[in-house]
Amino acid sequence: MSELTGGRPVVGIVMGSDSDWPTMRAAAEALEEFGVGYEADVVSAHRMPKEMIEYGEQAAGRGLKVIIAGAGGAAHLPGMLASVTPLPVIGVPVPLKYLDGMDSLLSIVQMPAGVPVATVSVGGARNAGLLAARILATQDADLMAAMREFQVQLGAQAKAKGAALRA
Ligand code: RP5
Repeated sequence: MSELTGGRPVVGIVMGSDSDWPTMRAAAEALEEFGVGYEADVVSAHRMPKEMIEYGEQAAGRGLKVIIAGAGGAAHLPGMLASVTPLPVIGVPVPLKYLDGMDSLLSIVQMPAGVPVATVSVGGARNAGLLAARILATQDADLMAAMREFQVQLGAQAKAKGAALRA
């Protein structure tokens, strides 16, 4: 068992509200598939700004290696965290009732140069989890092997679906 898959949280999944969890849980599930330790919490940029800054400032020192941040609407959480942590931040635009998540997407993706956020698709929390696993896999041979195997299986499943249609 490596440092990354030993249970200790190395990925921080945070979101602006517990109402984001139905979207964000897919990131947690992806990490669980690869045995990557994570923590999940609500850290609102607007409703608890001091705690949000504290979370970002302390994340690397606590042993986190990647942050996945999801928010909807005026989705400032990923960008604000990226401004106070040296860790890679993956942003998940959470779709809300209005605007189909375009507000969330644009709030997260249009970062100024110098403060990167790796933004996934609207509602794309699963890919956020997989991207975090890929980042961690660059430092972990077992995780890299598991990611390669995952990709092989993904291809096999797609081919099987095509074969079923052709049959
Ligand atoms: C955002 O406001 C949150 O990320 C959430 O997507 C949205 C709505 O929050 P609630 O009013 O449901 O708590 O900051």
